Amino acid sequence: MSNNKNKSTAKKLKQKKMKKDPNRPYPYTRKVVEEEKEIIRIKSAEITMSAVNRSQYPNESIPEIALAGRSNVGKSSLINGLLNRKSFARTSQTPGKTRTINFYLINEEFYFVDLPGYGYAKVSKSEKDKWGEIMERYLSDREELCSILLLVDVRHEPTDDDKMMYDWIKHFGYNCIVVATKADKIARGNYQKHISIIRKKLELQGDDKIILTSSSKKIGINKLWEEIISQYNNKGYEITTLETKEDTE
Ligand SMILES: Nc1nc2c(ncn2[C@@H]2O[C@H](COP(=O)(O)OP(=O)(O)OP(=O)(O)O)[C@@H](O)[C@H]2O)c(=O)[nH]1
Ligand SMILES: [Mg+2]
Repeated sequence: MSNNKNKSTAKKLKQKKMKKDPNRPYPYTRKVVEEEKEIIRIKSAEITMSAVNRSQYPNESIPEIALAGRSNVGKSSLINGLLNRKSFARTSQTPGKTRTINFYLINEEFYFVDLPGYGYAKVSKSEKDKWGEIMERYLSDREELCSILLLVDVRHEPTDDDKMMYDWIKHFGYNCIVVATKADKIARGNYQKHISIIRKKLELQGDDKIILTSSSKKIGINKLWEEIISQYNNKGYEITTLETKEDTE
């Protein structure tokens, strides 16, 4: 008898939750639903250039989104995660050694730009200066650049370098989406606490977004794709997604 009662209470609770928002999946199925929703089909991905100087940047007016962040934060891994490929973008054996700007052309429609990482302790002063020059050259007046993803490790408070990078992005007038990486390393219950720490250190404004991801466990990847596509759309670039394809079929 009491067992039945429990069952019916659970059923009522479930119905109550469903009633609130019929489109919202019951909590136990939320993760599965997110992972099932494919947003874009990757038909082609190629590295077109490892650039240092402006003359080496692509110049066909194809839009791009760049990934910035500390060395080892997971920029190249995130590109691989977004493309669903294991080792397309080179992940570092030696942190801090990527000293070029890598342009990856996706579906012949847009670029992902893998920027050199910063903050690696064993880098000499002259190498740091070189990093600054490469970055400044790229960030000043890059018309194709629609938005920058600033990656921070979800486990740690952002460093002063991260804060400087965020301010730099804003100073140059670009949109910034903060991506908290390696979410598989913390418990789901702690997500909010870590996000608040990041928000506070970077001094994000209310409408600045933080997206939590894990490249290895495929957390937040589709959500990030949605954001990337809306960044391109906001700048007036159409990107072929599975949804836009259906519309034209
Ligand atoms: N657990 C976990 N490890 C990750 C994740 N993403 C990246 N890593 C690991 O973090 C290390 C650095 O990743 P990279 O993608 O090479 O980092 P990066 O930011 O490109 O580094 P630089 O090229 O030196 O600037 C690698 O050992 C990855 O396997 C993740 O989502 N979860
Ligand atoms: Mg890298």
